[in-house]
Amino acid sequence: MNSISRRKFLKITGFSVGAAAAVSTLNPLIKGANKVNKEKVKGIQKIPTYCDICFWKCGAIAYLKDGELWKIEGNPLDPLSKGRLCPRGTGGIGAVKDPDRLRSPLIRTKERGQEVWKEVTWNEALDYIANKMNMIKEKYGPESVAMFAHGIGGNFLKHTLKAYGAINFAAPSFAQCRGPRDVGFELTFGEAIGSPERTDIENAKCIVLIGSHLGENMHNTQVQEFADAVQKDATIIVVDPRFSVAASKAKYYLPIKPGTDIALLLAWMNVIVNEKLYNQEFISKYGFGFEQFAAEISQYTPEWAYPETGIEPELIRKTARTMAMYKPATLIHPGRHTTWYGDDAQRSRAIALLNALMGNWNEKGGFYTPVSFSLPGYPYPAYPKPTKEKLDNPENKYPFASEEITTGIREATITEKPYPIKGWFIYATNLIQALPDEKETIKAIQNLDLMVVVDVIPSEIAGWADVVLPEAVYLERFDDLHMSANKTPFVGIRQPVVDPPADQKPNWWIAKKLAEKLGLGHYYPWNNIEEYMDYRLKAAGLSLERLKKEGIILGEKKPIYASEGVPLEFATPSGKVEFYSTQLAAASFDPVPKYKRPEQPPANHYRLLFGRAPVHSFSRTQSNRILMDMMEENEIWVNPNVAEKWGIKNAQYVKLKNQDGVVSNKIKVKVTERIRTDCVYMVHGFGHNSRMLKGAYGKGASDSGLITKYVTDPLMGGTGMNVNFVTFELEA
Ligand SMILES: Nc1nc2c(c(=O)[nH]1)N[C@H]1C(S)=C(S)[C@@H](COP(=O)(O)OP(=O)(O)OC[C@H]3O[C@@H](n4cnc5c(=O)[nH]c(N)nc54)[C@H](O)[C@@H]3O)O[C@H]1N2
Ligand SMILES: Nc1nc2c(c(=O)[nH]1)N[C@H]1C(S)=C(S)[C@@H](COP(=O)(O)OP(=O)(O)OC[C@H]3O[C@@H](n4cnc5c(=O)[nH]c(N)nc54)[C@H](O)[C@@H]3O)O[C@H]1N2
Ligand code: SF4
Ligand SMILES: [Mo]
Repeated sequence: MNSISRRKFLKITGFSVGAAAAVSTLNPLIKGANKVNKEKVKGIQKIPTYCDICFWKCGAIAYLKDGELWKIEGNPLDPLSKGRLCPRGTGGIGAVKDPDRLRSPLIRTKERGQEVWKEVTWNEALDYIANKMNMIKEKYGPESVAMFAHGIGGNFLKHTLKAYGAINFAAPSFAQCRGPRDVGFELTFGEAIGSPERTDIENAKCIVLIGSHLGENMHNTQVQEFADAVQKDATIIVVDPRFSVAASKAKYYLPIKPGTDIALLLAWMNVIVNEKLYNQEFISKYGFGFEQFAAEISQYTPEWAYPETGIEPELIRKTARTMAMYKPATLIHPGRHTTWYGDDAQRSRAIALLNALMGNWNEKGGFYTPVSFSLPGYPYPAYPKPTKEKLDNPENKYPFASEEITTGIREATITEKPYPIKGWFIYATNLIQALPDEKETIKAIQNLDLMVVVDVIPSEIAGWADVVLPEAVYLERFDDLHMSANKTPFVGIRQPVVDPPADQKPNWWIAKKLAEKLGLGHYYPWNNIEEYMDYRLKAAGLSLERLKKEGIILGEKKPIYASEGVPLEFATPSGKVEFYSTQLAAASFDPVPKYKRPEQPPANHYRLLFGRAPVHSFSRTQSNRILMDMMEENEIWVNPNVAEKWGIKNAQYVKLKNQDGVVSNKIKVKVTERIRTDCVYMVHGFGHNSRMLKGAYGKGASDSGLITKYVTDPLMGGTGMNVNFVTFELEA
């Protein structure tokens, strides 16, 4: 067991773990939970909403049968779900019925780390928080309360904190996820890829997936479009050290040596440039610095890349020519979770450049121009003027960071520089599992005067809080209006389908009440969220009633391709696609990406890789009993040669020990040819050590626990996490 899992577990006075278990099986409130439908309408009722099991926000329709929650399906009006949910979304009912849910506000009563709690009322909890916040404001200034929030549910709490004067906000979706990709594309095309990704997968004739494991990564629209493209016989090229589900659909599978993708990308571009297979018209009109770029990459032949990547020169040539053959309808997928090795913004830039050679910007089968619905905001009073700078990226250490860096706030909380951070407000992000090096996270937490966690289950991060606020799950609440940019503009609504089973509250209510306690009630001129939504919708000539009934209102179609009239404009310094980056050169970085050989595993060690399973989201669904039934624990993928060397059998349990001596929970071995011999692989999010998560506790192992090392991307502060090595600990 590692240091975290050895810690004492949550003890709640007046709310023992045993009592929670009894509640879960006996309390009719959990089974019924239908105060929204007090009269228990006979027959079938359909209530549209949008899913929150991950951040894709698919439009859904919840069904009630005789007043009881029955099933959830996709909303056919929704451009994201197109009427179909992924397996996790379908299992969303399990989030409502999760017997491990938080039920009432909790306040810590002993030293942090001892974790003794008492159940309190909302009034007590919010008074406690407001008092502490006022003390911090007086002593250090309001900038000293930081907030971590992931997802749309954090909007109102952010509003309250901004009204209070907070300025430090961050989410793991940048420096632990898509940040490098967005920065690599911004540097090249002047625009980020965004979420949902602007990838026109369904119209691509050739799709290149570099680690993006669509099919395990279940981002709904992407997976549906990928399946369509496969149906339409698109040529699929997959680059992955592991034979992923996507690889099984590929014409070419390249089992690359981990961490060497930049070498492959340079060699591909070398072939395409050498053989003049690029989109010459696009590049002559829109390219900047192409000559310098071409000169630089002329050294990177497939023969040069072979010993680095393990990919045969002929296969590199053949796949490069295939990509070029289908241009501009060739899409080299930019990936999403791109924080791998610390050189990630440059790898993403190499991917952007390869796409630029195809000339696929604003083209069918390449990158479309996302369009969104626009609604006026609600007219709130102005936020107070900050007297300090944000501190996540001091002195612009990471000059190309385009969003806030979570680990920057963590570091400042430890060093108290440039100024102290004394409060953390955490909404829907399990920082213990989401940030690398959990010891650092705990060190930062120990420096706080106030730590508030808003969650739905007793996650690991909730275990460290001073105050835990139990939120109603998405099927029990309204949230802010949803208007993601994609191919069709739309506005979507989330609305309650059932009532919360106990004393859980929606985020907007918590945010408004806290503002009132802080004397900031005037920042909430509306009485409830329906009034807020109604105001915004009315301003655009729409009705809340209609939206509640249909779930989605589509906007007018807008052009999304150059052929439909979208102008090709690039917000780079040159106004063109930057093959040579003057911005990078000016900041003393490589203007054209360069390859550096990654550190190799020590003897008897294997690189730890991780990813997604189709039926789970991050560390948030392992106690969802419906999803748990489909996958209860993760496995460690081990190549048969490695297994034989160690005498490990399939389905045997082992422990993993990393380069820093951290030992995991036991994890089941999956012996498979589908992984290289120099790495092992597991699904992220398992190995929970919060004992109140009864369903998930101790099942499988945590990749996060083994990620004690990370390499920070010098361009943008992303934390490369594929740099840890593990060996096996076998039971004597
Ligand atoms: N079911 C499900 N789907 C999800 C999520 C979820 O939690 N559950 N989360 C969503 C989110 S927010 C994200 S960011 C995405 C993440 O999903 P993606 O962005 O698609 O993938 P990654 O997590 O980056 O990468 C995992 C894959 O990369 C491979 N890999 C590891 N190292 C290397 C390498 O050096 N080179 C190459 N070429 N490949 C490598 C691994 O073997 C694995 O197949 O998934 C999204 N979809
Ligand atoms: N080791 C490792 N670290 C990673 C990754 C990895 O693959 N491996 N992936 C990275 C990526 S791509 C991303 S995007 C991030 C994701 O990082 P996070 O967004 O932090 O993901 P989770 O770990 O699922 O934490 C979500 C938390 O929100 C809580 N929650 C769920 N629903 C609700 C709700 O309705 N209301 C409230 N208030 N809380 C809710 C959950 O119980 C959980 O505690 O992690 C990053 N970090
Ligand atoms: S992709 Fe799946 S889990 Fe994510 S919002 Fe859509 S249906 Fe829900
Ligand atoms: Mo992510």
